[in-house]
Amino acid sequence: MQNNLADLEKNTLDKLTSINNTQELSELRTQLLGRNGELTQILRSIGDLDANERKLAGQVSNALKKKLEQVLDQKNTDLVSAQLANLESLDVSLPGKYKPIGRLHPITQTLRHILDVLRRLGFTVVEGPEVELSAYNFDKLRIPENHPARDMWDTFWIDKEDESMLLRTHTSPMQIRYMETHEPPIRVAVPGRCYRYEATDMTHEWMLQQVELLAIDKGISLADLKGTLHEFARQIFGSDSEVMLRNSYFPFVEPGVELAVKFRGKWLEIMGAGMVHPEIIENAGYDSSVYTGFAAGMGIERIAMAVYEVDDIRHFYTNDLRFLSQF
Ligand code: FA5
Repeated sequence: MQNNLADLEKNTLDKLTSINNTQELSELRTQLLGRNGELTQILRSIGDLDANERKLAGQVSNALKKKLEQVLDQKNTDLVSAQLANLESLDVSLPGKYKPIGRLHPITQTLRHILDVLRRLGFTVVEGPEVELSAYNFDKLRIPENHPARDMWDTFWIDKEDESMLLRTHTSPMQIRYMETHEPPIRVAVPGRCYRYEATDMTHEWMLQQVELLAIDKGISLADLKGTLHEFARQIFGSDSEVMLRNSYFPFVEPGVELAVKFRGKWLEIMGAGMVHPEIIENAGYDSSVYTGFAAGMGIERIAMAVYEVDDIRHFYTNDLRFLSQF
């Protein structure tokens, strides 16, 4: 054992001379004194020796342990002082290196602000599938095949021959999915991407983000919808902004409305909304003489246009840093 200890001491001191950073030093300490370290194992094996050998072996090994610990500690102090000395030689008057700071995309900033406002108004945020069944995107929303309202939503089909699956054209399918699996009272906000096979222009993109609202309860009326939308608009656009609610048509609501905000002297439509059609309430298994509700679907890019005064929606997704770094 004495020989083992002498070898171990010599090897350790040799290794120490070539170590020049605290990471390597810490590895050496573990190799030696860690739970399965070489010296730890020797110390552990002392218990197996005869009683007369045990005492001497214990004394010698413990003395070596103490000595090596001191040597390692000293080396650590030397390395840390050397590092500090290096730092002190840093010339703070040299020009710094430019590191551009990243930030969230303006649409993400707008979406997060919208969801914060909606949470404060009592809505819980849930998400739904972007690849959707045509049954949920259209049929269950009272838009059967060949209904002219399908023309409003030109579609990317997953399989053109089959036409049972598509990239959702709006977030409204989640109204049905949520009602199928939950009981009233319901207050949900559903953010997500939607896709429309259409030509782009200053206010239309082929990929857009919407947030759907659905509230179902006893005694919800059009007044609740109006109140919610006005408060929402006040918090997003400010109390001096001008908004207009005008009538509109969507097969899944009755009556249907749309909300527009005054932007650069013109009305910009930002969402469709209305009272959930009684047939949809009944199909969900609720009694439409007891439960009523409202739904809305807003366009996030359009809201961002009005908030940040951007006159062409296409700027948001062309990834020009000169545009994006302004937000
Ligand atoms: C709908 O998508 C309905 N699902 C909204 C709805 C929900 C009505 C619940 C009633 C009840 P619409 O196609 O109008 O409706 O789109 C809603 C909003 O999405 C629009 O007001 C607009 O802000 C935005 N939007 C629609 N198409 C585009 C597009 N191509 N590019 C950018 N934004 C769009």
